[in-house]
Amino acid sequence: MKNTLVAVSSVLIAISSAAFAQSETPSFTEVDTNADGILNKQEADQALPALGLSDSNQDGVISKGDVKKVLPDIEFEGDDESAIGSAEYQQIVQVMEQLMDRAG
Ligand SMILES: [Ca+2]
Repeated sequence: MKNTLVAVSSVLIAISSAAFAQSETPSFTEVDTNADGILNKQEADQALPALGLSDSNQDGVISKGDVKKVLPDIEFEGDDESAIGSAEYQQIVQVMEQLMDRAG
């Protein structure tokens, strides 16, 4: 359940891999609760609380640049101002899983 993720520290490397592994990574359709195809701040906080994403330009939408600030390893197509959609969300999940593997 998503709730198990809420307690996770905002320090990425401190993510409990056990807690994450126990919870099924939510699909984008589950994460995109208002079904507009992009990730807003609320949806990101709900789905990826461990990242502690900030909405730098305060438009309520998480942009690729916002994600890159906390996940510098990630490489998105397109410009940093555009929003996170399904494909980008998959990338985020993938990078987080890689980081957690590395963290052991
Ligand atoms: Ca949305």
